[in-house]
Amino acid sequence: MTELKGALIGCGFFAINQMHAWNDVRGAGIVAICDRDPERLKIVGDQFGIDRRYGDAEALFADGGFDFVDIATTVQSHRFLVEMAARNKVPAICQKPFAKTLSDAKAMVEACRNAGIPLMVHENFRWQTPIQAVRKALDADAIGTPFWGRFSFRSAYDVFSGQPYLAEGERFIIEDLGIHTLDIARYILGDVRSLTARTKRVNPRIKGEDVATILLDHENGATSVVDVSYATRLSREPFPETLIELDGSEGTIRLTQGYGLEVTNARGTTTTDVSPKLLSWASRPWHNIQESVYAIQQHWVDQLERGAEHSTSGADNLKTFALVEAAYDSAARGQTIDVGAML
Ligand code: NAD
Ligand code: 89V
Repeated sequence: MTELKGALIGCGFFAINQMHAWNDVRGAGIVAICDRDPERLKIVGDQFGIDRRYGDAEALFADGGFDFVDIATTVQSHRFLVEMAARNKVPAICQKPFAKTLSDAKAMVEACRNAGIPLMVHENFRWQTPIQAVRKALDADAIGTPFWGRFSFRSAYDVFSGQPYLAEGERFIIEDLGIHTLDIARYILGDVRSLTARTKRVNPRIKGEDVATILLDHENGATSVVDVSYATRLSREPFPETLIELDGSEGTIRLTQGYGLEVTNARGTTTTDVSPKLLSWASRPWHNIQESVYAIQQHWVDQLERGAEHSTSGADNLKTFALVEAAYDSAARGQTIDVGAML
C-alpha cells in the first residue's frame, strides 16, 4: 500500500495528539507542518522529526507534495484554510468546531464539493470505544427500538489551563464540548427535528456559558436530553466521560462512570468493561479522547482508500453544527427551534 502524505496546519495544544496518532495510523504519515507561531513550529517539528516547516499556509500549499491536509487550528481560521485546500484540490480534515457560523460551514462544504475533494470534520467523540460499544449494542438489537435517551457530560475539570481561549469567548460549553455530545446524540438516536435549550454561566472567571441543558426531538420520534456542565464538582471527577442512558422497547442501556456498559433486557443484565485502550503515548484521563483521535484518523485513511464517504464528513457535520446554533438561538429566545428549517 502506498503511504499517503499529509501536511498538518496548527501545531498547538491538541495537534500533539494528532501527530502521535498519525505515527500510529496505517497508510499515512505527516511530511510537512505549518504554524504561524515559530515556537510551536519548532516544538512540534523537533518532537516529531519533521523537517518541512512553514509559517504560512499559502507557502505550504504552493510547495505541495502532500495528499491531504489536517487543519488543527482554532475555529477563526477554519473557513480560510478549508477554502485554501479546496482551491488547491487537496482533501482536507478540519478540527471542530467546524466553523464560526452555519452559513460559513455550508460554504466550506460547498467549496469542497465543487472542488471534488473529500472533507472530514475531526469530530472524534463518536469514535470513542465506549460510544462505539453503545452503537454496537443498539445495532445488535439488544434493547429493541430506543424511545428515550440522555447524553451527559458533567465535570469540574480545569480545561482552561490547557486551552486558555476557552475562557475568553462569548460562547463556551455548547460550542466546544456540547458539540461533541450533540454529535453523539445524533450518532446514537438519529437526526434531530427540533430542539429546546437553556444555558447558564456559573464560573464568574469565564465569559461564556458553562452549563447547558438541551431537549432534542429526534426524527424517529425518540426524545433525548443532552446535558453538559463544567461547573459540576463530584466526588469522582468523570472527565472526559460521556455518560449515556437509553430506554428501548425491549430493554435499557446504561454507559456508567468508569466505562461500564450495562445492558438489561428479557435475558437479564450484562455488564461489560468498555474502557478505552491506553495508547503508548496517551495519558489518563485523556486516553479516551486520544484513542478516538487515532480511530478517526485511521478512518480517514481507510475511507480514502475505499473511495467512501467519511462518518463525520463535512455534509454530516452540518447537521451537528446546526444543533449548536439552534441551542444558542433557543436559549437566547426561550423558544423551540425547527432544526430541519436551518439545513
Ligand atoms: P491552540 O491555540 O493551542 O493551537 C492552535 C495553533 O494553530 C496555534 O499554535 C496557532 O499559532 C496556530 N494557527 C492558528 N491560525 C493559524 C493559521 N492561519 N496558520 C497557521 N497556524 C495557525 O488550540 P488547540 O487547543 O490545539 O485547539 C485547536 C483546535 O482543536 C480547536 O478548534 C479546538 O476546538 C480543537 N480541539 C479538539 C479536541 C477534540 O477532542 N476533537 C480537543 C481539544 C481541542
Ligand atoms: O474536545 C474538546 O474540544 C476539548 C475538551 C474535551 C477539553 O472540551 O476542548
